[in-house]
Parts: sequence; C-alpha cells; structure tokens
Amino acid sequence: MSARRLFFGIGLPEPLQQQLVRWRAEQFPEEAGRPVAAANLHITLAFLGDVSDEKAQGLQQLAGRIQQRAFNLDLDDAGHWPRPGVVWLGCRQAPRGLLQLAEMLRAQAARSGCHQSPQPFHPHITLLRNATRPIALPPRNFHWQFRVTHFSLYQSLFSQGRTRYRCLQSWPLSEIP
Ligand code: 2AM
Repeated sequence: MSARRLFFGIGLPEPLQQQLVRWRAEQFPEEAGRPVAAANLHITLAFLGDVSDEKAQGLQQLAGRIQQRAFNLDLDDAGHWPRPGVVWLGCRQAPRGLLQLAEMLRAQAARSGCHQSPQPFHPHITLLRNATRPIALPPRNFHWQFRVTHFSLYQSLFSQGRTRYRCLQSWPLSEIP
C-alpha cells in the first residue's frame, strides 16, 4: 500500500515568509546553516510520519471535527537546538489555542497509531537546518504577529534534492466570539 509522509501544521502568510527570509539573511552568516525555503516556513502541530491513504482519511475526518477558535501568534523568541541542528523562531508564551490544537491533533494521531515524540511540544518555525556549530543568536528585539485562521494537512515531498510541502487540506478555526 502507498504511504505518504504527512504532518499537520500551520502555514505562514506569504508576506511574513518574505519578511522572515529577509531578516534571516541579515541576522545569520551563510555558514550558520542551511536556510529553509520561504514557502516551506511553517509550524508543525503533529508529525504523522509515513501514513497509508486509509489512515490519512481517518485522520482527516477526525481533524474536521475539531472546534477551535482562531488565535494570534506572536513570534518573539528564537533559539538554537545544536543536536538536531535547528535554528528556530517561536513564541515566549505560546497561545492556549495553539497548544490545545496541537494537543488534540497529537492525541488523535497517537490513537491512530502514529508514533508521537515523548518530548514536550515546542511550537517553532525552523529557519535553518544543519546548524550544528555554536552560533550567536540575534538580539530578541524582533516581533511579528499573525492571526492563525486555519490549520492544514501537508505532504512532505523530496525530489531533486529538495523538500517541498504540499497542502492537502485545510480546516478553518472559528472567529465567533
Ligand atoms: P522540524 O522543523 O523541527 O525539523 C516536516 O518534516 C515537519 O515535521 C518539520 O517541521 C519537522 O520539524 C517535523 N518533523 C519531522 N520529523 C519529525 C519527527 N520525527 N518528530 C516530530 N516532528 C518531526
């Protein structure tokens, strides 16, 4: 049976992707790591791994039942995880809506047999990969905000040496007060 590498995540508005890429180019020297392509900047909510079409359908149905409010996300934190070699952007205080959404998707994934990392969820946007050497992080004088109005299921594709994420389906978050 065919299996696709899938994850639930939050995409970024394109103007923000462009801003982040410009900022990254100013802040980090080339040797710091491999920059993630602008279109690939995202926040992973739940990583599913290689999933059969049948299992993906079940997960899509469950995702459609989630009732969750839209929320604002403040990007005001950055960090470096030397072991996986990741430089990331995140939030000093993650909004409750984000944590609840990830918690639900991760619980549904676990119940459907997708192994979930035992590490606590730390929402982040990976900016650089292969960043295994010590680096100086930029001063924390940056702040971007965007409204998260939907979440999506993505397929991770790798071809011709490049990773690309294809959005398979999106679900809206409610704006009702
Ligand atoms: P990362 O950005 O922290 O590397 C698609 O591969 C997305 O799923 C990436 O954002 C990646 O997170 C995340 N991901 C990949 N493999 C993972 C794993 N084994 N556990 C959790 N998240 C993973």
